[in-house]
Amino acid sequence: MNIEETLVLVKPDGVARGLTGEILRRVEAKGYSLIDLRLVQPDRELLAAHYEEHQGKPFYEPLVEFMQSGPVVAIRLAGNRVIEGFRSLAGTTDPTTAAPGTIRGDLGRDWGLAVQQNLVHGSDSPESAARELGLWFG
Ligand code: RTP
Ligand code: MG
Repeated sequence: MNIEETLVLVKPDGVARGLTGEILRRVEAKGYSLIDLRLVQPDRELLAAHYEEHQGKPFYEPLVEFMQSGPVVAIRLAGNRVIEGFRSLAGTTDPTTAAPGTIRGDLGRDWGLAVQQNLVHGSDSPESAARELGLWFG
């Protein structure tokens, strides 16, 4: 067993569309454990730290603006290999081509704003998870 923790975010589009419950349902049905959960209105400073690796990319500014457009649900999620497992549940970044059966593939689509609005975030490595959980949960 390799019990890990990861940071999951329901992004502003997921919260605004009323999909928080459906996303939590999928995560719980998979058997992962909710350790902590909070509704956050992230400020620019938090998002700059969270998206540090993307600073300078063309999508960075619009992404940070979008992430401030409404509340976000931050979830501390635990389980065996949950970092990789949640990213598999989420599907690939672009919701237009994400596989059916995934959160992004079933519930997301291209709303004309590139691929920002893809409903969820999941940490991509143990190092990212530790760093991001520190940022969102202190
Ligand atoms: P996430 O970090 O949110 O779990 O998503 P990810 O690993 O699949 O995507 P990543 O490459 O880390 O990008 C972070 C978020 O930036 C937005 N994005 N827009 N070309 C674009 O317009 C573009 N590329 C990425 C998405 O919201 C993506 O989730
Ligand atoms: Mg990422």
